[in-house]
Parts: sequence; C-alpha cells; structure tokens
Amino acid sequence: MKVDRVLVTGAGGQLGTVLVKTLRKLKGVENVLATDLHIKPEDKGLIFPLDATNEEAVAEMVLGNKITQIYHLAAILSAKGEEDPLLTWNTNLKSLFAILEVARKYNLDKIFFPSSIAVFGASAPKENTPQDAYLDPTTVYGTSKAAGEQWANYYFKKYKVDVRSLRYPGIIGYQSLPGGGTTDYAVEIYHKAVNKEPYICYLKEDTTLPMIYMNDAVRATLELMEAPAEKIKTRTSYNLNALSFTPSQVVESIKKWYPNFKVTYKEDYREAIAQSWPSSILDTQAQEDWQWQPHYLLDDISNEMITELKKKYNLHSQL
Ligand code: AKB
Repeated sequence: MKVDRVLVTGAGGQLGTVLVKTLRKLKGVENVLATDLHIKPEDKGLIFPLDATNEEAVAEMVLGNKITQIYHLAAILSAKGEEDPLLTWNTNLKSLFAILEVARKYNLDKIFFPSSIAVFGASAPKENTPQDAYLDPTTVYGTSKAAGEQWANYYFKKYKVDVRSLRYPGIIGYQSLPGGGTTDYAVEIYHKAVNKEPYICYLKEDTTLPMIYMNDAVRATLELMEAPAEKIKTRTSYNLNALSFTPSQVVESIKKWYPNFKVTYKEDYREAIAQSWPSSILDTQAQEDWQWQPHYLLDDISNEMITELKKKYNLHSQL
C-alpha cells in the first residue's frame, strides 16, 4: 500500500501546530515533515526551516523526502498583512506558485491551500454568505486568497493538480496563539479570562464574525483531504461554517465560569476589516459534497478553552 508522505508549510502557526500533531498521529511521525520560515526554540528538531516562496528549496525538500502531499499553510494574515501589502502579496502568492509548480512538475497526489472568509467584501451578502457570492476583498490578505483560489482552480483544470481548499472562519484553540489576524481576539480573550486579567477588545462588542473551534477546523481539513477526488466539486475553495458570535456573546459565555471577568472595548483598524467580512456563512456545498458538520457551539468552546488553558497555566482554582 502506498504511504502518504506529507509536507506542511507554516507548521509553527496557529493551525499548523495542531494539524501537524494530528497528521503525525494519523500517518506516523516519520511521514509528516513540518516546516516553517522561522523556527521557535521549542520547535527545534520538530519543525525544519523552509522558505516556501523558494521553489527550488520546496522541490529539494519534496524530492529529498519522497513527499506525496503538501498542506501549504504559510501566509501573512489579514491585520498584519495591511502593514506591508506588497510583502503580503508576494509571500502569499509566491509561496502558492512554488507549491503548485512543484506539485505539477513532480506529480504530487494532493495539495491543501487554506483560504478565508476574508475573500468576501462589500458586494457579498453580509448574512448567510453563499459559496458563489461576488469576491471583492478589502485587505491584501483577502485579495491574495481570492487570487489563490483562482490559481488553485486553474492548476486543477489545466494540469489536474488535486488542490483542495477551505475558506476558514476565525479559528479558536488553546494549543497555539494566532498571529496577525482580525479574529485573534477570540483566542486572546480566553487567555486573559483564565489569568483573571481584564481584556481590552479591539472590535466593537456587537461585531459578529464567523468562527470555528480548532478541533472542528482540523477535522474539516482532514475530511476534505480524505474525501474521494470525484466528490470535490468546488475547486476554488469551500465555504466552511461552524458558528458566529460577537465579542459580547463570548464575554457572556466566559462569565458562566468567571462572573467577574472585565472587558472594555477600544476599537482599532481591525474593526473596519471585520465590518467588511460576512457575519455568517452558508456552507451547503461542503455539507453536500463531503458531509461537513461542525460539533462545537460557543459554550462547548468556552468549556474546553478554559479547562485546557487552566492546565496550561497550571491554575487549579475555578474562580
Ligand atoms: C484573520 O483574521 O486574518 C484570519 C482569517 C479569518 O482568515 N483568522
């Protein structure tokens, strides 16, 4: 039987950290090669340096390790991306081209490319945004993802590269910290709550955004990647829905565990980005094509986040 040999780029990031662990459990540690541009001291020996924008370096890594699949997670996210738009465009697209070209030239089995709700802008319906809504993103990150989706589709149609993609909402998990996203508040707020510190939220209290719990996000990714190729009808990127909430709804949920938790609101430039995104997403195609169903609601997320972060910070008392 053919063994999957997996390369992950951006492995030290929020999703990569958890996806790599899950893939290693499923496919064997020796079959999952985790890479990132910068290696944190705690990741030395577990994650290896790779500049994913360098096609030659990607090809060498793929050939040298008999790689058959790539999860290409490396990217600069929405909020950070606005600091240096050209760097964001170059990093996000150049790395995608390197991965797609290597996949085409060396006939790789499958590629995963993450997209985002950031592909939507003012022309898309704000609520229940459908799969085929018009894409006019407001951030360079969203623009790079919208273009990336078209390139993924092009490589599938023209070269039969089996690229699969999800439009992730904001991801919430206890295992890793997000970096540079507009939805990061929904992770930071739990860290503050368990440490009994007040939180200053950079979004307005009633700004609704689509979100997903890490376990659901990882499961969605693997279910999409394991689905038979003929079931994957969307070759740009699938809308992925789990739940939607506002900062004040998270606070209300957290207060079930920490009634004295204090949050103040001081919006910054990320509020405008959030305002340009859908407040909820329709994912009918993902449900139909590969039977996607989320499991975690807001209080389930709060329960697990608080329980796990307390362990992480070595906190034992409840209040
Ligand atoms: C971000 O906020 O930039 C990301 C995303 C929704 O793609 N979390």
